Amino acid sequence: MKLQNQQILDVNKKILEEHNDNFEFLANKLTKNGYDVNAILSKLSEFQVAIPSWALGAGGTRFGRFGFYGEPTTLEQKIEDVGILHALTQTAGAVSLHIPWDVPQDYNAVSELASSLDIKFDAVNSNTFQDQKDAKESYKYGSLSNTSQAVREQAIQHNIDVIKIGEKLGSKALTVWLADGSSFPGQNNFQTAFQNTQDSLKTIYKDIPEDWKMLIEYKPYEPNFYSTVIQDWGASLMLANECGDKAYTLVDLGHHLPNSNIEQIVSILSLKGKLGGFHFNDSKYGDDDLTVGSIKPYALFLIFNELVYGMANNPQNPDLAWMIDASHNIKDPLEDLIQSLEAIQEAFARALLVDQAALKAAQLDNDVVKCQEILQGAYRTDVRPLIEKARLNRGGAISPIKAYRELDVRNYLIKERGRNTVATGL
Ligand code: AOS
Ligand code: ZN
Ligand code: ZN
Repeated sequence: MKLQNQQILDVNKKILEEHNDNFEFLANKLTKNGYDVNAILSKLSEFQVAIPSWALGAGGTRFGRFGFYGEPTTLEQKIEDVGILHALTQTAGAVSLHIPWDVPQDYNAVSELASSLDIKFDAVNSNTFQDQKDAKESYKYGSLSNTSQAVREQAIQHNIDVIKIGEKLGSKALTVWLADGSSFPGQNNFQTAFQNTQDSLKTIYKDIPEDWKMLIEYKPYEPNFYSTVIQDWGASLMLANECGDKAYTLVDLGHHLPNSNIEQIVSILSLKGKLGGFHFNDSKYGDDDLTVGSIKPYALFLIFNELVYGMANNPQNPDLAWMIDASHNIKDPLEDLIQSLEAIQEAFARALLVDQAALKAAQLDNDVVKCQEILQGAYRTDVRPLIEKARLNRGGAISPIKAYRELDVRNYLIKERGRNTVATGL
């Protein structure tokens, strides 16, 4: 299924007047306060977030999985779903593939389909956390960190294969997330596991093309519950530094112990030029992979405030790979992703409203109250008319959720694909 521009325009018509009123009110207010509204709009329009191929079906937990009708089963269908998201939101212009779940059968067909929907291929993700059918070696006791050289070699080779697949699609980054670690004290030697991982990553790094990045994701626990080899940003940064200039740390919002100051991590990595990518989601307890902005929207805003500061002040840090890494147990995955994209745009727009010069002056004056007023003033602004306008300017929907429901997208997908479909993925 492909959404036509006219369908979106027709739905927009019904709420266009209301949108115009709201936009005019906000734009006037911002202009009076010295903001360049058009500059903000073009930054919002340019901001594109990759959708992971595994987020388009219902995820599930270890207790069960409740399927969602009309889920995509093939890679082509997954790309079509991203196309729907992009047509509505104009901010999902990329897909991030997981290998081996989404190995293209026909590269030309897949590339053509993606470009017809204005979708690029973002980072490719390797998988050494599951044993694949007919695999010679098992990852039960780790992959890149394993004490067995044969296992490490198999995992290294898999990552190299993933790079080759990504090259054929125009990807520019490899994301490595390892489940490696231990479930009980004494099970493995921390130093050996870390050293093996470092050596393995360095071997993979040799195959990273010149214009690529290697993104190293960290996570404190799960599926191993005593230790994880790449447990935090420090471990990731050490490994990235050992590998070289093309290796970076990837921050997944759910991969922190409760109350970690993620915005500070983001800020310092950016200062060091080592912040490479982002997995957006939200979390209450752990790696909950909930809808972005559904639990801690203020924290998300503070993170974006550091990202905006970094993008303006840290030329040593490259452009980031933005991706949503969420999983859906009870919502329609496409609706959930629309909500996530909306929350990301909202946090970004609010961060763009932070008066950086005034904040700096207040910081130099040690005017703590004023600093907080500046941040919270931006946060309390209802920026939705700005986001709507940025979408409209590119031909998207004023309200993507409304349009998705009014156009009855899910029912069309069910008619096309059937009810009992199961997407590959987590
Ligand atoms: C796992 O917890 C990580 O967040 C990964 O980024 C991701 O969910 C996984 O690699 C899916 O392939
Ligand atoms: Zn992740
Ligand atoms: Zn995760």
